[in-house]
Formats: sequence, C-alpha cells, structure tokens
Amino acid sequence: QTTLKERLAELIPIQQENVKRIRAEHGKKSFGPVLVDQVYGGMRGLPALIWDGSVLDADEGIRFRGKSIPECQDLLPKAAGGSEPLPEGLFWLLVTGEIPTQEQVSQLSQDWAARAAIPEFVEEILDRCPPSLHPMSQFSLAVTALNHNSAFAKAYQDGISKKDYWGPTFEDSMDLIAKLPNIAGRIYRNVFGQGKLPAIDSTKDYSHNLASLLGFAEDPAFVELLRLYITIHSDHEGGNVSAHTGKLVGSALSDPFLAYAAALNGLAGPLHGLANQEVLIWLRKMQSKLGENPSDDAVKEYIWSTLKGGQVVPGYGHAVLRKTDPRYTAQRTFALKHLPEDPLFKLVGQIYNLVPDILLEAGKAKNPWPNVDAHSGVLLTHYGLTQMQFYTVLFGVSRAFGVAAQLIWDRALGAPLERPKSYSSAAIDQIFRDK
Ligand code: NMX
Ligand code: MLT
Repeated sequence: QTTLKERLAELIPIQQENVKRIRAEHGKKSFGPVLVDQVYGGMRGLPALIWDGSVLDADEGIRFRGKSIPECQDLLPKAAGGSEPLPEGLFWLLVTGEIPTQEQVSQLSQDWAARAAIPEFVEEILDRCPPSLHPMSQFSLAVTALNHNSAFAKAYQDGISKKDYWGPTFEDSMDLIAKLPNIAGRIYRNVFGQGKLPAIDSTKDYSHNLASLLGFAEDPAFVELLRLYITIHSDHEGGNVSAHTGKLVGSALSDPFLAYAAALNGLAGPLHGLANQEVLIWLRKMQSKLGENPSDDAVKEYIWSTLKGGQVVPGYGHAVLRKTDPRYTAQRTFALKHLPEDPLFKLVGQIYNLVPDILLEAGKAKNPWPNVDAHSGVLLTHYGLTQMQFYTVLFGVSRAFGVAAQLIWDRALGAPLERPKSYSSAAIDQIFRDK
C-alpha cells in the first residue's frame, strides 16, 4: 500500500502544474473591490489566502476537501468496534484529497506512535513549569522547543534546494502531530496531579494513545469522543487565527514547530480557542448563581447580565458562519447518543433555545448561533475531564492536523513570504477624500 509521503510525491507535481495554469489564466483578474471597512474591520471577507484542505460556507459550515462532517463520519476508516472517524484518516484526506484505506490509516497510527517520544529536555521544560502557568503557555513553550530537532531547519542550514522544501517539512509535520499526545499528557498530569504518564502503545490509534496519556482510555466512549473531537477541530479553512498564524509564520520559512507554536498562541485567545474554557467557566458560574435546574427566565436574565456587563456570550457568534456550526450539531448528536440525561448537557440545550433570540434582540452580533466551543467542554466534563483550563490544549492537538497539512502544501507549492500592505488612517483619508 502506498504511504502518505509516496502519494504526496505523486500529487505535488500535478498540483504545481494546476496552480501554474490557474495563475496563467486568471492571475491578472480582479477578485472584487476591497472596502475601507474591511481594512479596518479585521479583513472580514477579504479574499486573501489559498488553502485547498477545507472551505467554510457561511450557512452550511465546514467541508474537508469537499466532504461535510457527516460525510467524513460515514466515509473515513474507523477503529475496530468504533463508529467515529479516525483522525489519521482525516489527516490523509486533508493532505491528499483522498479517502485512505484502513491499512493506510493503520500505517499512520503506527508511524505516529513510533515518532511520539519527546526529547528529555522538553520533558524537563514542562516539569519545571509552575502549575499556575496556563496549560496553553506550557504547550506553546514545548512545541517551540521541539524546533531543536527540526529536519527543515537543519536542511535549510545545509543548503537544501527550494524544490525539496516539502520533504523535511513533511517529516517535521509528522513528528509534530506524533509528539503532541506526550506533551498534552505531561501537561495534564503535571498541572492536575493525575499520576504517572504511561508509554505509547504502538498497536493503538492516535486518539486511544492520547486518551491513555490523559488517563481516560478505560472508557471506550471517551476514546470515541476524542476521535470525533480531533476530526471536527482539525481545520476551519485558512483564515481563522490559528491556521492563518501558522501559515504566516511558516511563510518566513520558520520550521513547522515554530510556526505551530505561534498558531497555538493565537488559539489561546478567548475569542478563538480559549472560548471552550470560557464556556465552561460561564456555565459553572451560572449554575452556582442559579442552581441546578434554573428556569428559562432566570437563564435569560443571566445571559442579559453578561451582555450588559460588556462581555461576550462565549461559544456564540462567528466571524464567517451565519447558522448553527455543524461541529456543534455533531457534538450534540454524540451527546444525544451517549449522555442524553447529563444535567450540564440539558443546560447547554436550554441555553441554545434562549441565546440566539437574545443576541438578535441585542442587535450587534451578526451570527447569534452557537459555534464549536459551546458544546465541547460539556462532553469532556461528562467523562471526568473537568479541568477547563486544559480544554484549549485538546483544540490545539487537533488544529495541528490542519496547520501541518497546510504547511506541507505551502512549501510544496512555493508559497511566498506573506507581506500585505498596511496604510495609515491619514493616507486612507487622503486617498478617498475627493472620491
Ligand atoms: N456575545 C456578545 N456579543 C457578540 C457576540 C457574542 N457571542 N458575538 C459577536 N458579538 C458582538 C461583537 O463583540 C461586536 O461588538 P462591537 O461592535 O461592540 O465590537 C458585534 O457583535 C459584531 O461582531 P460580529 O461581526 O458578529 O463578530 P466578529 O466577526 O467580530 O467576531 C467572534 C466573531 C467569534 C469573535 C464573536 O462572535 C465572539 O466574540 N463570540 C464569543 C467568543 C467565542 O465564542 N469565540 C469562539 C469562536 C470559535 N472558535 O473556536 O474560534
Ligand atoms: C475555528 O475553528 O478556527 C473557529 O471556528 C474560528 C474561525 O473559523 O474563524
């Protein structure tokens, strides 16, 4: 069976030719006007990036290489006895655009298990972090330090030719993904005092090993949850803060470890990945204020008090989506199957019925519907992973799949240094005063 690297080596020249043709045919065509509001407004809607791995439709949500989440759940290989897709298969799909065989997915599980060990000095860095240092900061420190052994950085120093960049980028990307469970597991156990890290089991899949390092592999439903979790959090087209940061930093030919550490620092912001932690904190505060089974009126008042306090309702709204996030729906479907009676799940459902109308009435948010982060913490909590400060680390493990796939293709296609133009407000005033 063809390995991922062998298949990539076949696909790269085809895609290089394809991009050459598109640029020759359309390179000088305009892609619509740029509004001054977009330049001031976080570049919302500005066509500015190329990434084939996934595309986000405002109404329908994400498609990975053209496949919706339910299609991925249906088509991607599963673990024996499991029904959720293996993230190994999703990575293959992101990189090649093709659905792998069961054997190709097992090859990836084994390859990642073989690459999973982290250098001793990285273990020491993590062991020396005070438990009060946020897990995301620890995560980013450790990933930055992995650059010590970067194949790309070494090859560059040795004078590698541009046309060969993708090879060591591929190796670094595989190492990066493979080492994340050991980093995440060590952080979890150091910070939350949950015993000694077990060894990686080379006969098990990636999610099983991650669950085992966190101490939750005994429960097959939790392992299934992780498979779904990693799959749906892996990628969200190219413009989100973490994916774009990874691409931007990678464009300076910083190696995949440096690029992904930067992406993690973006993911650690409360408007992005940290929102999954914020949701749980917000729900817990609501419960402690209103009790276990609050009335709709009490919940509505709590939501309004959040807005009146000048804060956002975490887990709601989106920069691109204008409907309920299908990643929220996938998690809700999982909850209905595995934990329909969970009180926190019921509260999340109750909130879903109340927040959108309130956000619409408040009149500011362009999208009143829930995003991925509104649901993930409730599922983790149900299985005993109650430490919400850790939740964004799991998002970070997952997002590496998309960022790594993108870095490989960027180097294969010779993506240039990113360097957009900035303007001063005085210049904008001057340019448009008389128009
Ligand atoms: N609660 C209260 N106000 C909101 C919300 C919300 N959930 N969402 C948007 N708004 C406000 C927003 O703060 C802005 O206010 P102002 O004019 O005072 O600056 C106004 O509505 C317009 O914002 P939008 O254009 O709708 O949203 P934008 O594209 O700027 O931002 C988010 C998108 C996701 C940052 C925003 O919806 C938000 O802050 N949501 C809550 C945090 C969250 O759940 N983030 C996770 C997103 C998913 N992820 O994992 O990254
Ligand atoms: C993501 O998964 O990156 C978030 O939904 C944010 C985004 O797409 O902008």
